[in-house]
Amino acid sequence: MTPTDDLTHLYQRMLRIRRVEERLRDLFAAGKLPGFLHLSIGQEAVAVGICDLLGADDTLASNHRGHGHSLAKGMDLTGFFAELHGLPGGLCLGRGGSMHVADDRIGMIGANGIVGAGLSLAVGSALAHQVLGRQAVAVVFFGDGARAEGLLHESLNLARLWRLPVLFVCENNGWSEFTPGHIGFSGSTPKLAEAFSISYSQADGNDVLAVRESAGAALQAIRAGQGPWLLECITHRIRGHYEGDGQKYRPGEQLVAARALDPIDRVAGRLREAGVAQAQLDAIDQSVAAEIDAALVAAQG
Ligand SMILES: Cc1ncc(C[n+]2csc(CCOP(=O)(O)OP(=O)(O)O)c2C)c(N)n1
Ligand SMILES: [Mg+2]
Repeated sequence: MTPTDDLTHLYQRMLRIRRVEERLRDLFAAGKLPGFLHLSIGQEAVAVGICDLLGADDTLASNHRGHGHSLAKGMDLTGFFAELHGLPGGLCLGRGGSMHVADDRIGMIGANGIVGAGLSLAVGSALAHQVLGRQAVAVVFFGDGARAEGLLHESLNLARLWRLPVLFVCENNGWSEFTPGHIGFSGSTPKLAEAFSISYSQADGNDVLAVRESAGAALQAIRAGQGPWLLECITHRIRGHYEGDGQKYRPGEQLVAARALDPIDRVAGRLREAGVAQAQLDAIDQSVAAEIDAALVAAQG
């Protein structure tokens, strides 16, 4: 694959997540989706940069903001949409919804409404990989807010003690609901890793290539048997904590700055610099829209 083909592939995967979530945003605003909706718009580079390196046997646990993680791991779009509509044709028979969607067949062991809970599930999955002699890795995506949860501390401890094959991915978007990170957590992510003797690295979470490069080094070490790794990706949440959140607590200039760092615009810019025509980028967008239209029709039955 040429570097341009590779970047185009990453662009398509990120754009697909963005367009799916924009469609969910509109459906939710129209009252067509039950429950709560937490969008990962602005954070797509983390999901895609990491999941691009995972195989079918690798497992993944997520949190309440898990649409991007699920789709990047290969979740079926029709079953996903049906699940979010609460329909019987959904991947979890419509009983899980956005915050509890899962699909064991692709190693996606669950989104989760309990902050920090995905870490312990990933540790359990990693233990299964180890005990059964599988070469697989368990990955968990969690937010910066989970750093203050007891479950996280227990999970890091056990993972290190038993040298489990687990990649802990902290998506640090600076906010835990309506509370800035520095108010909710008195430590720091590198010191957290250090406290448990876990390897740590940090990546620009708005740069898909940087995320993939850092994750590649971490996964190589984990697969070589070195035990867990904590990768912190610095990113931005462009939408509110949940759909309907007016973000009145958030300085307007911070939101403007976050939008300027949009990870998808960044890749589009790189592709244009590499000589890819706008028409080709538009064609990708159109094919993503067609796929979403078809999946929605099939899901809504
Ligand atoms: C154990 C627990 N405590 C509190 C909550 C309420 N809650 C839901 S999301 C959230 C913030 C999570 O922030 P973060 O982990 O940084 O993820 P982000 O929303 O920023 O992606 C909180 C406190 C919860 N769901 N579970
Ligand atoms: Mg956060």
